[in-house]
Amino acid sequence: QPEAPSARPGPTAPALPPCPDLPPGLVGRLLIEFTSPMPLERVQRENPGVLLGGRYTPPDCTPAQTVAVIIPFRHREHHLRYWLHYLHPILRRQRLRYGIYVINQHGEDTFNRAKLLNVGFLEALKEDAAYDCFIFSDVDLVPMDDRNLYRCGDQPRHFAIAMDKFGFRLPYAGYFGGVSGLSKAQFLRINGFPNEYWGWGGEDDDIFNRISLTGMKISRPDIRIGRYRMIKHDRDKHNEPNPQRFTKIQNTKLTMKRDGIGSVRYQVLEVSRQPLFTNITVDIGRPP
Ligand code: UDH
Repeated sequence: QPEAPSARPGPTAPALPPCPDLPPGLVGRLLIEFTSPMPLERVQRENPGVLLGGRYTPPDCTPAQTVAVIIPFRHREHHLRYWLHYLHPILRRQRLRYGIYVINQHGEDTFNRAKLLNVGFLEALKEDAAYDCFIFSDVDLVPMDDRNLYRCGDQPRHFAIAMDKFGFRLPYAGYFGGVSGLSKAQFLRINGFPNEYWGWGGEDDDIFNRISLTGMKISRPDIRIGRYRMIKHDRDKHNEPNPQRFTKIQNTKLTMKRDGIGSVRYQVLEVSRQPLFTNITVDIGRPP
């Protein structure tokens, strides 16, 4: 019987075993607060294993997936510092191979969350074609339990199901906002996210519709585990509630074929690899 290749001594290191389904060393419920100051230097010091651009690979096992975490962003540096402080250690304990992408909308025109997320999907894949799972997270949401695993499954996943601001409950059955995850195949199956929701609201319901219309079902963690703290903030400038959102979400079936990842137009202005994340500043245009 010939020896198994991994047992043979040679110039290449033996392959690491697959990461276990249930990562060892999770701690469960976490204490999350946003009062102590959080300089980036401190966050860097606390996360020496994170590589330039916010990339990480577990040292002791081979993960099944490669996860791109995509954050829609503008003028929330203060929130981002807390997010990085809490999330890097959690994702590391979860034994994920991951990268963090902050998609920064250039200029002061109306904000467009879903379009930024589409940009994040494409730009992360340009950086690393190995990404096969995409977690889309608002910058102000921090999970309160590290058993809420940031990975993809056989159905699109909704993670932020019990937010403090909604009394730790789902606000409505079809809610898909805050933090969600789709495999590359699931994302392409729904033609990505809509590009035509400018301003606050509706885009998450449109995404929910896309998922239902393609015959998929949302998967969610246990309500005791999917708990989140949101960093309190006032309404942002240039992200007013979009009055068109109610009629738009009635029309997903018609619009999803022409409006999505296949039709997104934008211009990348800068890609900058920071110690804890990759910042991509992008011109996504303005509402018609
Ligand atoms: N975002 C930015 N900059 C902006 C607007 C939005 O980075 O100017 C991103 C950020 O990741 C944020 C996400 O888009 O977490 C969602 O936007 P949001 O936080 O405005 O949406 P949310 O539903 O809040 O969380 C709505 C306004 C709440 C006002 C509460 C007043 N008490």
